[in-house]
Amino acid sequence: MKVAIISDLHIGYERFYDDAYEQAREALLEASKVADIILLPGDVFDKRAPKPEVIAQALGIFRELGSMQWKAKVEWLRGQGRAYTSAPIVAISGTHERTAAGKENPLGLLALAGLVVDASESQVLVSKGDEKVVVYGLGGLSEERVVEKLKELNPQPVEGAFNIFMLHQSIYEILPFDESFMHYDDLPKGFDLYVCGHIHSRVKATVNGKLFLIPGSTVLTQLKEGEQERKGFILFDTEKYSYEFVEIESRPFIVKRLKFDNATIKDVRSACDNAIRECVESSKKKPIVKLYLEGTFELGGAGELGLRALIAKHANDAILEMDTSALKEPEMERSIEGIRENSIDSVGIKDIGMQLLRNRLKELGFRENINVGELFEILSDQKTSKKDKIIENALKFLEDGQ
Ligand SMILES: [Mn+2]
Repeated sequence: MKVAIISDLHIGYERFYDDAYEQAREALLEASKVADIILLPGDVFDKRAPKPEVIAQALGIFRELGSMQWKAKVEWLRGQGRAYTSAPIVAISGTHERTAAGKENPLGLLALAGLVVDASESQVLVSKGDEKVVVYGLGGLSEERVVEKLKELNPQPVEGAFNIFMLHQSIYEILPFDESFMHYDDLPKGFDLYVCGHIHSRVKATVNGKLFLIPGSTVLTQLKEGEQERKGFILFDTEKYSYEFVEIESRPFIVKRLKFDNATIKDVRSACDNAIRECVESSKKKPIVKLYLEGTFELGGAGELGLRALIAKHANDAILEMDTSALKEPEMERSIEGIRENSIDSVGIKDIGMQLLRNRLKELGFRENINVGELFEILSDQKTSKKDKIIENALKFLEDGQ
């Protein structure tokens, strides 16, 4: 069978017009023309409580998919997930959809509406004629819980089928900056293919002798240099054990590094101006341009750099991001600070927040095995009432420690 892997749609991400919606729609509709099964490894939505307009966008796309004639059918689901449709559109919840235990998340609503199959912590069998594909899904979990949860679930492949393990998690070998991330070694053995979401750029690796694939997000969110690659989805052929990457029309993202050596303000401005113009001319659609300014410049008599004016000047033909942290001039550092703050993405903020919380608990000497993810959800959502004993102790600990 042909399996499309489409990840991190982030429907409802607001920063770049309707890109998240338009690119999600294009990826899903293109995939429906060429694939027997669509796999969605998490972050279909950008937020755990999307606005009605955003839910409507998602319902619109998935209704369109659901009304198509699918040759492959979902036969059964084992586990706590939900399968109220036989259409082979199989999803798991991601970190952006995560809610406190026992609470509904927006992906669950799509499953309840019979538009996707929610395979979080479940196993789903899809068949087409004699061919069988089994997907074991693990929804996005907090980093400290995932290894333990995997041991508890003990996922096993099904004999006589092509077995896919789908997750939404940070992996230490890909992001080697946090020791709490799971390792490739923690993944269950015996599966034919591993697919993962969460990481927004493409990854191909080998795990347990089999392919481990991440298609990356269908929309730009983090403005990292690695995200300049074209967006799209993976189309995997289970018979040939090979895949291709299918590109979609996505907004261009171009990163340029401009180096200066005692340049005048005029030089800096015109170099930026030229770089932006080049990017605009080479793009079909209004591009997102990120300029890194590096080196040294002199203030002279011309006042500050005026990068805000530059952004305003190009407002109609480019979305500009400037990073001046490597350009030596204190006054401009100040004037640009506000612009840089805008570039911190909500994914980043959540990760940073959890890391701070984890470090603070460690510093204070909190010894119990805490679910930092859940604690973070509670602290960032006052309405959550569920608190277990350890969480309550941790909250007390944090309060007393200050
Ligand atoms: Mn994501």
